[in-house]
Amino acid sequence: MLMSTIFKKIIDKEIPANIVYEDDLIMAFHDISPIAPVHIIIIPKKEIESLDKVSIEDIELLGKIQLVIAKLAKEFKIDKSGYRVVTNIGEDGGQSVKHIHYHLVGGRKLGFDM
Ligand code: DGP
Repeated sequence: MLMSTIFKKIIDKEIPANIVYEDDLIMAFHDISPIAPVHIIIIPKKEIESLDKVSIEDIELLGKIQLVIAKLAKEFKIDKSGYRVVTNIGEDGGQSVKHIHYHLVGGRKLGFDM
């Protein structure tokens, strides 16, 4: 069974976060340890461990997340200069929180290792 994570506590407003987007399915908030001027975490409220665990019924949700990411990039004015969207998967992928999430990173020139 999937164990609840710190992101579930943010969804449930049990712990604070600097939320920049929320609807009934999706939430986005500033990363607690930003690696660039813009570093936002986008998550579905549904508890899915990682991209590796998504199923066919999640397709619409994943599509909506991508639209939210593009909207946030415009809102934070990094769409013109460019930005990166990353989802880490598993231990070797560098995933520390086991709730699928996308990093929206921008506002500076990014190298391959960011
Ligand atoms: P990853 O390494 O891909 O699992 O990224 C997890 C990110 O989540 C990491 O960049 C730091 C961020 N993070 C972890 N805990 C919290 C938290 O409690 N609040 C916020 N805003 N971000 C968090």
